[in-house]
Amino acid sequence: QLDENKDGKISLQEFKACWRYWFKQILSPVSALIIIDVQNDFISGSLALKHCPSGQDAEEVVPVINKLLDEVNFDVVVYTRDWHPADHISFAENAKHREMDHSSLVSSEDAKLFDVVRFAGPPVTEQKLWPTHCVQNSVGAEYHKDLKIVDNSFNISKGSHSNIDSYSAFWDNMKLSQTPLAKELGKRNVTDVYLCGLAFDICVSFTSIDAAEHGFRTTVIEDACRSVDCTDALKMKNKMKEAGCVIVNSQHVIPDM
Ligand code: VGL
Ligand code: ZN
Repeated sequence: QLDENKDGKISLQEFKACWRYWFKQILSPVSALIIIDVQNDFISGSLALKHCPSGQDAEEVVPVINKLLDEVNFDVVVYTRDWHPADHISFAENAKHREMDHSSLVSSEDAKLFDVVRFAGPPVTEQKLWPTHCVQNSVGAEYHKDLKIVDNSFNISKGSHSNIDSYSAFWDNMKLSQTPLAKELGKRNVTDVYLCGLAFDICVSFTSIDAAEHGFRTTVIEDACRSVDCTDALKMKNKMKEAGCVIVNSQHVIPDM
């Protein structure tokens, strides 16, 4: 949206916005594939995911992602991982040792798996309670053994602070602190990000919405993702589209398919 002043000129600030969101992407696009949380616990472990609605399992994303790595010339590749300490706030088994906010609908004693509770903090946070998963240095936190790790890629760990969860690979869930992801993409002049991995309705969707908000042209490769919950997948798909993300299948980004 341009506001010309009286002389028909635009401000430097407006020009910069045009450059960042528009010209730079056309004149010198730089692409990054962001591979979200392809870790054992989301495939064969405590939080094994299913495809919606057909029930295919999460392991099937691995060859699709490997094919993307082989056949598409991404300038940058990023692997993210959920990387929780054992006392992490998102684990249902830890909830009974934590104080709830007075507004929480569930008490510490009653809290059970998949409940949404409000912890006293600080900061006060709404949290869905998950099975224990992706504990730092555990086998469950390792990338799937068949996932290709390419040269010149980098890793982003998230959810490493005990008292706050991080679905997005850019921000914690309260947007209090950022991971290095935005800075690292910026350093490499990335304009376009492509997302795939686990889980579509949680970490992929939160990361893609933040990517669009950061001004990246954002594409989500849906057949290279799996979800925790099919209803949430539909809901989050609409939110991603509202945020400006484009949702495609791998055949749309692999040349000559
Ligand atoms: C995730 C649930 C809890 C994810 C992480 O990577 O999608 N889901 N922690
Ligand atoms: Zn997690």
